[in-house]
Amino acid sequence: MSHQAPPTLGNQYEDDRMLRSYLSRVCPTDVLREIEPSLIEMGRLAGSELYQMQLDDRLNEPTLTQWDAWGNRIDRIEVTHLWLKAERIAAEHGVVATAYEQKHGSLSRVHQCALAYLFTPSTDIYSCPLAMTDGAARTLISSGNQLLIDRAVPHLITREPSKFWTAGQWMTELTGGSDVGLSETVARKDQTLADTFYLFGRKWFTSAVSAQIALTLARPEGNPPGGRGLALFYVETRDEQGRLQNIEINRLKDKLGTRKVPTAELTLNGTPARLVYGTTDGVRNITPLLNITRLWNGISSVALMHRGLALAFDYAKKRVAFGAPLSEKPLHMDTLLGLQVETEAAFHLAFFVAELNGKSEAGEISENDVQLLRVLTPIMKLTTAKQAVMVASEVLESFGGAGYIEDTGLPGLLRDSQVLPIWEGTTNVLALDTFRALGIHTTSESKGEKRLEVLLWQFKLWFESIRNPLLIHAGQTAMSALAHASRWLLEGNNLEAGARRFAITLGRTVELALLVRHAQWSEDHEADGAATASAHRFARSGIDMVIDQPSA
Ligand code: MFK
Repeated sequence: MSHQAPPTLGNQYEDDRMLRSYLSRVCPTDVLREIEPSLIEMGRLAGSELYQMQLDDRLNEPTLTQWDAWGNRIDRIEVTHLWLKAERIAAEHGVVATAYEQKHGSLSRVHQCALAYLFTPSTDIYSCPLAMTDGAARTLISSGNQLLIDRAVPHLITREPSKFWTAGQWMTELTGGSDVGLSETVARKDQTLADTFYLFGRKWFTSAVSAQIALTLARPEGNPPGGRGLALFYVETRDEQGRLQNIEINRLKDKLGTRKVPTAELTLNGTPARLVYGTTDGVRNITPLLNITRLWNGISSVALMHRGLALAFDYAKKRVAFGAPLSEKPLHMDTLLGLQVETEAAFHLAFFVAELNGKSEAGEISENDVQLLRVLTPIMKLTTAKQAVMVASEVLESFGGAGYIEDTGLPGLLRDSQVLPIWEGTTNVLALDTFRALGIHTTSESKGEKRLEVLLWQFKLWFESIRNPLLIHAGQTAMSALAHASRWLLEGNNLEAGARRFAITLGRTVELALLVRHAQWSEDHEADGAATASAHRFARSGIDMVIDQPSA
């Protein structure tokens, strides 16, 4: 009887042509030499012991124990073995810290995202608490609240596991997850201590509830309704004896995927909290956190896509059907290459947004790049998340029946990918945020305004050095999709209904432009035509989704 050999993984950094080629372009040689050992080590861990542990840990899930044997409410969460190991590795390898240590200026963020990209697919979405930890550190630093910065930030960005804290982001309430301004949690001021409040309310979807701190929103008594009436608060979840601070964990959520993430429903019963920054404008003040977790979402999307393909390409060499390995079947390989092209496109967009964040954090960002960062963050998040779900679904299919069987570990890829378009702003909410970032109002007043000049200018710059005719042609496809999106805006018909098609068009257009730029570089510096083939194919894979509406 013959058995099918399972897919296996090698060093996830060394085997990743896309990541290595990209880093060779953006990093000066001395920087690449300095950061590579950390990436090789993370690539080794991700392809060997962490991956094996993930397969072995498949059936374990976090547990909530609400009561002890003697009737005391304890609300103890126990996370899985892999999560405990992932926390230690994340701290030691600086999966958050690298961005803050600033050893390589603006490229520190790129280095950190590369570590996160390698770490994520083998650690059962431990990227979720890390994303919020990173976002909380960035938000506290931007707030200028020195007391909270001194108290929490050193713990959030340490490499010492025993001192490492993670952060939660408690936003969603029973009133919903997108319209955060509806939040009902009330903040009652302490009569004697400045900036100290007690929170009362229910948080309905609090990811990674095992965190030491959380940033959350609540309405100080007497404040008006809406997002402006909310304030941003800092909470320490436990007191010095390790007891939850007037927080009850009602239950863990029974989710489709991300099953290892202990997402909970909480009741805040007078939880002590400190104001982070002002007593109003909580929604605006929490957006630095959202923009960092949206970056992590994009990096996680490309990480999961890449993992699925690493397994699928390896399997194609091992699986023999109809007389030959699948890797020798043109149709099978064409299918996988199509997914590879989507992954490369998404990769370049996510890492470009990482570069912009890095420039901002290092204080080296131009005015143009500030605008690009604001506009491309929602576009990148929504575009890459949709690509991740599509790629994960196709990866499962590429394994035939095995892709549908739980103990291969493959179905989890699809389930975990499905959260990516949902949390951190759904596709539609982010399409509308794209409008907000571009200053577009869905009323007719915005007709005639030119909002896409920031992208047009950037494309022209990228395309200046393109010489390969295939790439010139692909660049023209990007330009023409951008021009169409711009015309559609000028016409201004039914803008809100078309917001998703518009945002996805911009996402795919920018992905194509980035692929074109990278491909020319790769030809010139690596004598490699693979990226050109990807750009050529991506240009023919549906870039322009805008549909013109007849005038009303
Ligand atoms: C694997 C990695 C993933 C990480 C996992 C993390 C797990 C955590 C799971 C979750 O917590 S999921 C829940 C996440 N929730 C969201 O992402 C909320 C989605 N909804 C939105 O993003 C809405 O667009 C928003 C709540 C912001 C709309 O609220 P409002 O009250 O209608 O906002 P408004 O009045 O338009 O904006 C308030 C201010 O914020 C404005 O500035 P001004 O006050 O100066 O006018 C906006 O320009 C500004 N703003 C809004 N979004 C912004 C922003 N500024 C910068 N960046 C943004 N993204």
